[in-house]
Amino acid sequence: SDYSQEPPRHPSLQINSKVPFNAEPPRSALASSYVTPVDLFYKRNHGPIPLVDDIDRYCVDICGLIRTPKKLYMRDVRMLPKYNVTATLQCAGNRRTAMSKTRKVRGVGWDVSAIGNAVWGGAKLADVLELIGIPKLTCSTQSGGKHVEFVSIDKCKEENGGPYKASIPLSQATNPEADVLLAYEMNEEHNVSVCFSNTGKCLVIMLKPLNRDHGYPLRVIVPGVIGARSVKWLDSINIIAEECQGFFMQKDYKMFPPSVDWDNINWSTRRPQMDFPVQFALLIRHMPGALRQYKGSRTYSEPCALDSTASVICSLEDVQSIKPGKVTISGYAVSGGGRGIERVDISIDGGKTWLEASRSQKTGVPYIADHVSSDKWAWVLFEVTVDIPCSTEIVAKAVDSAANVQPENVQDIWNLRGILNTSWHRVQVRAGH
Ligand code: MTE
Ligand code: MO
Repeated sequence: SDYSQEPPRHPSLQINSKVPFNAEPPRSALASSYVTPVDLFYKRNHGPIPLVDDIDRYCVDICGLIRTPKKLYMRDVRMLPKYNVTATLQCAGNRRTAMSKTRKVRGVGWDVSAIGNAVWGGAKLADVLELIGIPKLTCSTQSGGKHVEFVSIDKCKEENGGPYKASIPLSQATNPEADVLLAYEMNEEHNVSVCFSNTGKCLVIMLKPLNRDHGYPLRVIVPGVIGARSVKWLDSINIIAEECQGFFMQKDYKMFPPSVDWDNINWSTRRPQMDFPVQFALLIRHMPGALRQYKGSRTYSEPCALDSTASVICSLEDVQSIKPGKVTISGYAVSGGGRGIERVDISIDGGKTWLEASRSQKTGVPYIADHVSSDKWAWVLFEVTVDIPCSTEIVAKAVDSAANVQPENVQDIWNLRGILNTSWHRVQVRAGH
């Protein structure tokens, strides 16, 4: 396969695999803004990045169990009502590296940053399907039945050189409230120094066409579901009788118990993972607001060194030395399926005692766990300043709106593919001078 036409990438990304390109931002970059800058958003690929250069001729074939197949051009997609949906995308393999420490798992290693939050702009899949005569559905939780399959342009070795593909239930695809999008924009927040507010600054959303890494010109976004179902570089949509039979639905991204290993695995005994469970990770920093230099777009013609202060104060990694005293702990919490975050608990004594941290979504606005005022598909960030007098273990766990709690130990949820590591996030700190 041909990796000679890869797009430029931000130099501070941590590369977990070069070809295909898999990379995540440093921990500290995530906590510094509610909407993750596109350049620093994790990139998860299974093959070379496709190059679509004739946008006028680009179209998505809609076929399968429908009366009349349709070619959907970009102008058709843009003619439909446009929605901006704030949704967190998370790879099922997020935090896989930590799971491998218990017992080795197979797959690309990820730290805690295979996750990002974006404002996705595009048409609702329910509107697209209505164009071809499939009516909208508003209240169904049914998981059987027909599926909508998304087939990509990219080629990958897992499909023996064929395209990446995945599917979701038709009942979800036709439900406008599920907010499944065909997205052509991935928007960013920017601090703009005009405006009315008394600080003289305001946040605006910048419209940006999807870039090549994230699926240009058109991708699927399935909010609340593991990233693997949000197919990039869409080539066709098939209405099919049952779930997609591709590799990533049938032979990957399934959750097995710790007793299953590569010599006794029977893939057909499990269903493809869809919603992601409640997740919470720590991104600790000593000095709030010091990470601005991650924001904004850049040109990469010359390497852009990180500000020297940033590299010192940034994130607390798994084991970190700090000066005893006040430490600002921040991080993200998110749950799948549109379940909000009810509570985040922090412990600075290894889990003996807990304190509740305050949360926010839009910058400066306290987060209240209801579906009216909150972005229900999006993460919440939190920040708390604590006094750490001695070496200890900082622990985080979240509770979602269905009262699901993260599992305490990674050993209990170990699985051979290393997916869904949602165990309590722990960071060892060594206090010293
Ligand atoms: N779509 C295509 N066509 N090819 C891919 O390799 N990777 C999937 C999904 N969609 C993938 C894809 C996986 S596993 C994830 S986690 C997300 O895209 C990552 O999206 P991102 O790179 O925009 O962050
Ligand atoms: Mo993924």
